[in-house]
Amino acid sequence: MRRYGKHTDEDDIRTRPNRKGNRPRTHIRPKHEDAAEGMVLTVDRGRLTCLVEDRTVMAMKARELGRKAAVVGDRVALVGDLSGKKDTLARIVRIEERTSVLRRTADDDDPYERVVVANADQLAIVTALADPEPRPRLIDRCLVAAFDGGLTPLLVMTKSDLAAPDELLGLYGALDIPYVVTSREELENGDAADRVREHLDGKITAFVGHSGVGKTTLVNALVPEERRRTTGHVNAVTGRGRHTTTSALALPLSDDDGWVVDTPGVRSFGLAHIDPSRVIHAFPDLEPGTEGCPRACSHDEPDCALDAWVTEGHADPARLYSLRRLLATRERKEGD
Ligand SMILES: Nc1nc2c(ncn2[C@@H]2O[C@H](COP(=O)(O)OP(=O)(O)OP(=O)(O)O)[C@@H](O)[C@H]2O)c(=O)[nH]1
Ligand SMILES: [Mg+2]
Ligand SMILES: [Zn+2]
Repeated sequence: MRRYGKHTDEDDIRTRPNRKGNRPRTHIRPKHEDAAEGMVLTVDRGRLTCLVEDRTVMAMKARELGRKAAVVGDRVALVGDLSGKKDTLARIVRIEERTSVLRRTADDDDPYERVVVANADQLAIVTALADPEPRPRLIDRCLVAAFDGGLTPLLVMTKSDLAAPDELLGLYGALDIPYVVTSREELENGDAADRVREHLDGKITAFVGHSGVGKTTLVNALVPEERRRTTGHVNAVTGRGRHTTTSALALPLSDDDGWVVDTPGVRSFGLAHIDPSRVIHAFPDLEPGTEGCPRACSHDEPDCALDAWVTEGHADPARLYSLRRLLATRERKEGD
């Protein structure tokens, strides 16, 4: 898989070795005051599809960006051919400051972090109730990444036609996190899209989750086909004949209603880039219980106040188990 993190962008380093006879480039760079504003919709091997006004424009990074990589959701400044006509290529000369960054690493000891989506307001964590089985650890990790990256979480539980949501709702329903449960039938009669849409208005929402949970199915139910057609297809047919998403893709909801970003399924959600002391913020049900903790408590040590807090019945022991497991795997620098 291509990595977009700033550390892995070898392809994009275009500075030549400073050999003799290789004149240093000028330090005076054009300011590009006339550059157009755009938003990155999808990235495919160094080619970025950007929305400029109402056109989709293919672009590549200008040299002056150096190692910086633009990702889906980025606001960028473009120059060059902005006609959006076939075989034209504009240049991205600037990436605007991001309001949020969803990052992940392949696993917890992977030094290469990648930015999945920039500028998203909300993270829709999609979990199937069956096929594939729910994985609370993955949900917890996504919650950590959301809190850390400045995105508000939304839980979406799909395939309630295959299994009941009770167990998962027992774990997450009491948290102050909005959730939606959907089924095959509700996808078909439009209820699923309607219910999810209530949480999307005006926001940029990134959909993440394990492969096969139904992210693309849901996004397609939310975005009419004619809106999807413009950015082309970013799906590969797997061995089993199923379409699996291979690149993140931003799609507009109806006018000014915000954006949804479909992303490829993940097997793990590495958190190597996250300070372990911040993990507790993703457990809002447990956080109040840390008031009695010793200073700089890791929440995974004998004096931690959370054990008593849970024993007193303030929170579900399964949630404390989840927190401890996440902290332990982070410390051992292993995936989960
Ligand atoms: N029974 C049932 N099947 C569903 C539901 N939602 C989606 N599916 C099916 O689940 C399969 C996977 O759906 P996708 O939307 O491709 O899953 P995805 O999360 O986009 O997968 P990746 O792109 O690989 O990450 C498809 O065959 C869908 O038809 C649902 O609510 N109920
Ligand atoms: Mg998909
Ligand atoms: Zn503690």
